[in-house]
Amino acid sequence: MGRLIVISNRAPSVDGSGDSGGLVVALKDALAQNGGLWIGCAPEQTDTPAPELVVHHRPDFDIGLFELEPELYRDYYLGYSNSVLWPALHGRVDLIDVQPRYAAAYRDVARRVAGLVAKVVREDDLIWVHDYQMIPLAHELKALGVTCRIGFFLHIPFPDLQTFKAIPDWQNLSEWLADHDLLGFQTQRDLGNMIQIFRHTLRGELRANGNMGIGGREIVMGCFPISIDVGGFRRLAEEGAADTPPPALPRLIGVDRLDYSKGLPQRLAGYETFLADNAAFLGQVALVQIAPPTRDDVDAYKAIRSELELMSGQINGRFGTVDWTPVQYIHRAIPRDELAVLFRLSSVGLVTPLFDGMNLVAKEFVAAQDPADPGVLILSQFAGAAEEMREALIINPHDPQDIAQAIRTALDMPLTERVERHQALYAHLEKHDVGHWSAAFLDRLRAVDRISPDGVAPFPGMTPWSRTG
Ligand code: ADQ
Repeated sequence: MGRLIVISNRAPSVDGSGDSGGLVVALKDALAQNGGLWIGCAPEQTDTPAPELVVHHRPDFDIGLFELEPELYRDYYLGYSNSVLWPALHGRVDLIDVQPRYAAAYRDVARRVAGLVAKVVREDDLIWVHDYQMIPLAHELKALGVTCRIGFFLHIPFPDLQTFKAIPDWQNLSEWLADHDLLGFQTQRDLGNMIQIFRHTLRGELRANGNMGIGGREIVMGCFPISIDVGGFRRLAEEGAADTPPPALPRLIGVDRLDYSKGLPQRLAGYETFLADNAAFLGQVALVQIAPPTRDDVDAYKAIRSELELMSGQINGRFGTVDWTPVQYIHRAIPRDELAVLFRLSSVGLVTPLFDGMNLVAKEFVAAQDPADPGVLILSQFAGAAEEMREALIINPHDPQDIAQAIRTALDMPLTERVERHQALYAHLEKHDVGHWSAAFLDRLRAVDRISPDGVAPFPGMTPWSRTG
């Protein structure tokens, strides 16, 4: 059996610090077999990038870093990836910032990474590409004659056809996606959108086996909802909570990267409505919102930060007293073990994205709860997690009344109902943890039948439809 080669924008750290994040836990075992390799961008940019992957050996697997010049990295990462693709795939076409050099840098990085990977890959290796920063990679690898199986998993949502067509390069993106052997999505919603887009852009035909036929090839597609290390996170929460006193007031908790897709202003508006409508709860609850800034150099992220600071100040000014602060807004990351305890000692988890691939915070909140006295999860209908976590209180994040009502329902919910809902949510999570996710994806990738339905083996570097770029 060949090696597993994982390729993502960022690789795990060379010294293993930060490995507790779900993805590394999930892929460690598969990578450790036969000397696996995880390839990602070097954390520092340089004007003189190495002409090869910079390989670091860890006891479990190798890390291969590709180096980029600062301007190239900026235009590829902050530019095309996070100012075009991220907003577009999250349905925020109003926030797309199209600059010709962004698209060129995105393509250049894929070409460069493909060149480096082609030098180290072997025919029986499996390649697993992650996320929107790397969509053209399989195309570039195939153009270089790489013939091994290539799977792609999209961590973020995939939009409908009209939204997708707002991306100036949409035809290319669609063709690049079709260059994979296996395409994995978080939800049926995203998978359905991909099917619609392939039908429209590449005259794709959905086969009875669920695969997509395009130009004489068959692409395997599936829905693989990502998860967390459920048992590991539960233990972190249990151990930490044993010597942590409970909060003075029932706590509502929100934990998110500071991103416009996470519905943070909508969450605060819902909380404000709750306070305005429920005078009996004034001074009796507190919202802790943890939201460390990310991608601070992109204007849309500066704007959301100011908006939140303003809103939390307004709520505190309107309802707060000398003894009570309704919103505690913390904008820095906190260690995972502290996070687990915070979740466990909170009565309500607020997860209100406007559009989200999955949302792991929803799963972490449930995993961390005390099964004998669990908190209640309030979850947006637009989080991928809502397809699985039906026993949460599902809300429309655009409706402050709906959020306010759910907060009231959660705070009033009797213990028996809280326990029942938590049991059902936890039982599902336990069966579908992140190990289940990675095994399901890799099993499907290994099983991909490389012979097309017409009996024609795919020819490396050649695809049967015309290209536009
Ligand atoms: P993200 O958009 O980053 O991920 P999410 O799934 O919520 O979103 O994961 C965030 C992770 O960061 C969680 O593990 C959370 O605990 C952690 N985190 C957030 N704020 C933190 C803080 N203040 N301190 C410490 N840790 C913090 C993308 C997609 C998601 C998808 C994931 C995985 O946007 O939809 O679920 O990938 O596929």
